[in-house]
Amino acid sequence: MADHIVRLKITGMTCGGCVKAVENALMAVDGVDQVLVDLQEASAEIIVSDENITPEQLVMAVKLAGYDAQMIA
Ligand SMILES: [Cu+2]
Repeated sequence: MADHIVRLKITGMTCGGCVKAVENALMAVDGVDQVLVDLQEASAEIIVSDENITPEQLVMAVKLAGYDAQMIA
């Protein structure tokens, strides 16, 4: 089963602490392998090894951490 990449737009990050919080929230999702958060671009690239993980789950994880997220088409 192949890894896939999910890209999210993240709203509300203002500093490195926010980046860390978003990274931690996403890494805590089972099946997430790697997370690259870009503060300037307000985006996140998530490498997922579990094909059952949906973008909606990742969006929810970010929201629970206190930030807003939406899928980038
Ligand atoms: Cu911050």
